[in-house]
Amino acid sequence: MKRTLISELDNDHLGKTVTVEGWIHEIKRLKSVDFIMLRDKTGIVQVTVKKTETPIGIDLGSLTRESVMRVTGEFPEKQISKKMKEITASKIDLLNVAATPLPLPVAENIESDLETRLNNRFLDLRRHENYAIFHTKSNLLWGIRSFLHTHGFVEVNTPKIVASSTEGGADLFRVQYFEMDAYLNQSPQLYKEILISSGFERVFEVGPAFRAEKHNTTYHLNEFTSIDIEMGFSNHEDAMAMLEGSVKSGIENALSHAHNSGNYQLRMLEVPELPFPRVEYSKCLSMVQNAGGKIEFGEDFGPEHLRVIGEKYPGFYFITKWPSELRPFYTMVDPDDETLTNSFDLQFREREITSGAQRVHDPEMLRRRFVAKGLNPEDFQFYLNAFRYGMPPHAGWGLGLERLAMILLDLKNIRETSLFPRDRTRIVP
Ligand code: AMO
Repeated sequence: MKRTLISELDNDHLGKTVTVEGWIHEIKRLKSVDFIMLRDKTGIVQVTVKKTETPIGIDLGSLTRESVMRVTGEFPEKQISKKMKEITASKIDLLNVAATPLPLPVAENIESDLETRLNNRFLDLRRHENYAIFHTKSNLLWGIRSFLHTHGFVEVNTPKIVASSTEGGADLFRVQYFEMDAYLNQSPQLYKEILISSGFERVFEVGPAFRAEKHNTTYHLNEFTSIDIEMGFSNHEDAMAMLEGSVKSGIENALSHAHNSGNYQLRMLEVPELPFPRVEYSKCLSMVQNAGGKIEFGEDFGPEHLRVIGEKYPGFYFITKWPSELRPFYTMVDPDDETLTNSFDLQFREREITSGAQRVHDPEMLRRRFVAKGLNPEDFQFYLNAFRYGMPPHAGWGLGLERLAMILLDLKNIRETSLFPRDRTRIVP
């Protein structure tokens, strides 16, 4: 038995016997004929069951929505419906019966609230528009991966159970690791830098990052997918070029594989033009101050400030040269102005998608940066060691995949882009 996907039913199959498998989307019972709308991940087909011919030996009256079945039948030369492909059933195997009532509608166009949807995520994900989100996210990531591969990056996997913080002490999830205290990693930052000293020169990682941030917003998750790169013999300008190239390649790939199999409209950004504008922090600061914002040099932009900047830059843009006090210990100071750093964020309108920078590569400077940030260099000995025996200048970035997917698909809540989101109150399912 060869299964045909619904999207594969084309002119070559006309007049032939085919086998399709899927879930019962809807059942319509008429006098002399029954119609079953059968759904697989690629589409919906109308299965016609003629009552007189009783081809199947099962009681259609007992069929429930979302039950799983295999249908064998003819894909007739004459397709009557303009809207939907049709099959005339000669054999139906009921593979599994779905219980009733369904905790969440799949077929109807009823808007359920996000909480109910997430509680019943296995069913929610059966909706084609949700499959399309994850199909798009996969192609976005694939486009980024292939760009990095063609630019000499090797994909690595670094530990997620770690002994110390990378991005700041407060936002760590503590775990009991036998008789020791350990943490879930916030970012592969320290490990990707160590790999530069190990001579890998260009690495990237796609993996989970854990942040014990208490806020519950539409753009924060407590576990998100971080795409990280690190490149040796490079500075922040090189890293920015690699970032805009990656974003463009990801979007191009997502668009060229757009999944439009349901009766919904997938809205996506257009492929952006390069280079993205580079705007210095100090210029953004003036913009916000001129618009009446109360903010001083050295302070981070709040959501209302980023909205002001985003109005001037409605697409992707970099904010560069951030003040030293706002960036982590590993960030390289601007050699022309010690108050600034060779750092950047990639923004889309008011939303941050990526942080990156050239890094400190001199071990003595790194030690001073630890102290200046109130950290004890002894706690980072494993990291500092990698700097003592030949660390090249290097730069990199970390990109939040769910945030980029959210922007690409114009979704209002980041949870839509996570299969099983982890937020302040949710760890199930
Ligand atoms: P940063 O902490 O800015 O930098 O994180 C990088 C990117 O990760 C995404 N992100 C998040 N996405 C969803 N929910 C969250 N709670 C969340 N927190 C962060 C954002 C953000 O821009 N080590 C540095 C990167 C580097 O310099 O290489 C870092 O982790 O899109």
